[in-house]
Amino acid sequence: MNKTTSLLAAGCLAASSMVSAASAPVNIMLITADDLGYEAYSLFNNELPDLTPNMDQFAAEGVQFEHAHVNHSICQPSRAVMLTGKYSTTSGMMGFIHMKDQVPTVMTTLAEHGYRTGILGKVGHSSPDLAYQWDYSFDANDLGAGRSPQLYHQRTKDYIEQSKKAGKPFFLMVNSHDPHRAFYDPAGKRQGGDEKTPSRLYTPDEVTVPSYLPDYPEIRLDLSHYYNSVRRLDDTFGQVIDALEETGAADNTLVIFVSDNGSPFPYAKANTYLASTKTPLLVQWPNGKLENGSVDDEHVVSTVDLMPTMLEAAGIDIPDTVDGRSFLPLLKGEEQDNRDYTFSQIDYKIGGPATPMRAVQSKEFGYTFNAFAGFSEFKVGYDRQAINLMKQSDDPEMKERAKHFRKRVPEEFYDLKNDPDNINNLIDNPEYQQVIKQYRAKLEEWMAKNEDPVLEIFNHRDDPQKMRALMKTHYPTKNSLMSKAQKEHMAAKKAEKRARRKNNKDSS
Ligand SMILES: [Ca+2]
Repeated sequence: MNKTTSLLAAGCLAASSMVSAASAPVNIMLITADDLGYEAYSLFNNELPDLTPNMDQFAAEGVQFEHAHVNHSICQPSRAVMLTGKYSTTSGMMGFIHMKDQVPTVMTTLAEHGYRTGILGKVGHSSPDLAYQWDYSFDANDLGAGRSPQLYHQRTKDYIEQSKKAGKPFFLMVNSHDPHRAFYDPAGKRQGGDEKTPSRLYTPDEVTVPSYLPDYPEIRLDLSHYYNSVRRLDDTFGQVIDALEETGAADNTLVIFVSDNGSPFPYAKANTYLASTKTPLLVQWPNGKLENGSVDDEHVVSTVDLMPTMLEAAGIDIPDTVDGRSFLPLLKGEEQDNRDYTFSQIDYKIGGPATPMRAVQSKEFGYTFNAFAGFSEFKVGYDRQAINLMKQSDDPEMKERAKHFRKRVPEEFYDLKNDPDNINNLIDNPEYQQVIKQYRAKLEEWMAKNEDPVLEIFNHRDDPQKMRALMKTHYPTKNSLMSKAQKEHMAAKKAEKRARRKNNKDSS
């Protein structure tokens, strides 16, 4: 058990004034999935039966956004965007890197206004400030490897009851470790003693294969395991919502559900394609004015907007450090202008050299600049099986797709309406040059505004040698960007893991 308790003096003072206010402040629950691609959620994939029944029920009583995106399709930096309301470029958290310069987070801001702050699962990845002390905190090991719906239910209920007793509003971040790899393989090894079996299992012949992946038996098997884990994520989601309802707090709680990044396959997670950034986003807000079951298919929203949205719902001023914009007006049925584009980036992955990408997407088109193209390869652990199969294929198109994935080209442009899986790069197509120019300009404007180091590389995109030289100066090793505290923390985590493995071995 690693429960931490902290009582901030400022929080206590603010609490008394909040609780005595005429109407109780709204509670906030942010529920996240780990690696749930949009195509693995039923709004966008209704061919696979019974995939997310609890989320569907929740959506039927709330609002779904059809054009919601993450701004960074990798776990820790994506969560940092959600919790700071800042793009990775402006916060400096461009990978598995914790906060160096203090900026307000959802947690610190709410705590200053009397909220308790709690977290279940993914604690390190969801604490932009490594030193942040949550009032209530349980990590994967206390939650059945982050995959026990029952334990999530119990902890959610405990925390809300505690907050009620303390007479304080709460913020709770509930992070499922599903459907992240290792997926639920019925014939495979279990990850922890309390890891639960999903309430429904899928077979390789019934799964849908997105067109960005080759339809091979090995891929279907892997996908069936992925969907097992998606179903268990939905089990956890259902249990957490049940716990909220059982405490009687649901009527005064803003609940937001979102994924941190796309599914862990090539052309999805850790990239800037549509399957990388597009995410299910579901909301229930007691003060909302939209009809239950509404789908917003008009506005483009992104996770940089989550922090200001949560603060506005709590009636708290939004700090001027924030890059995003509250979408609460949309939930009141109002219109918002300038909701046509989303920007995303990739910098440092968990291993290997930096592979910076910058992208702008709308409902119609997506443009990406790859700052590493031509001299560095893109590789991540989860892509090996699919890319090797594609390389060995007799199909020249598959071979080419595998090559493109590794090598990239400096610029990519896709017609997302007709090619949502980003198959056909239109960058050299004469018919699109005018619109490509507009998207380039949009991205350039965004990079300039955010003082993005990639802008200089972008300006030399026709000169690979210069790009390479600039990459060296602008992208030092990831280690050099980490604080001493983070390095020590990582070493301690490694030692803890080793000890746990040894313990498990000795007791089995
Ligand atoms: Ca993730």
